[in-house]
Amino acid sequence: MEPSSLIRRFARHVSTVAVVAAVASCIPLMAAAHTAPNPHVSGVMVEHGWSRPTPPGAAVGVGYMVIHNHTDAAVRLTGATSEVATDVSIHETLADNGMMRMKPLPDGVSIDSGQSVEFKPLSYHLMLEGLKQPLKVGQKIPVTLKFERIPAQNAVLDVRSLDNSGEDDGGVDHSTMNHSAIDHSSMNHSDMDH
Ligand SMILES: [Cu+2]
Repeated sequence: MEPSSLIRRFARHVSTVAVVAAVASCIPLMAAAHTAPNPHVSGVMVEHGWSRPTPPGAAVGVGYMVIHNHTDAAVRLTGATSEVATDVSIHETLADNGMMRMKPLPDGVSIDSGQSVEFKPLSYHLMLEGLKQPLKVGQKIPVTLKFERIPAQNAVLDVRSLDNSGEDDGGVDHSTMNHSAIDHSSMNHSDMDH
């Protein structure tokens, strides 16, 4: 092989290495530029958080929101806390022989990669238990959502008026269900305490 050909090969090799190195060094920069302005670092996004006002003396309130899982694996919401309540648990409302019943979900709710789960009336909801004060229209309730595998996320529940929620409750107004009566009478609350 002629020396000049060797040199050409070597030069080609060097330039390939140089290109690879240049591309590789760009990747962290591009990743940083992409994620820096995004507050949802974990890839899970919580939005449309809302709640209902509660009458004086009510022990429980509700929390609704949409959780989007933009990560590449399933995530599980395992619990939540809020400064307005002594306890927050995850419930699901189910039709049972024509009666709406609430079931605690001690294992939480799993959200597949690329999917969203809506917490809404007659479905999944957060139960804010042991309210310290009534929830008032316009109030913004901070909640912290705890997940398996990823860091906890902070969210805000906007307390909306009962008559003007703007939500389609599927023809049944959750507020008229007397949420505090159904739930905790049909559930042995003391068993729920961990
Ligand atoms: Cu409930």
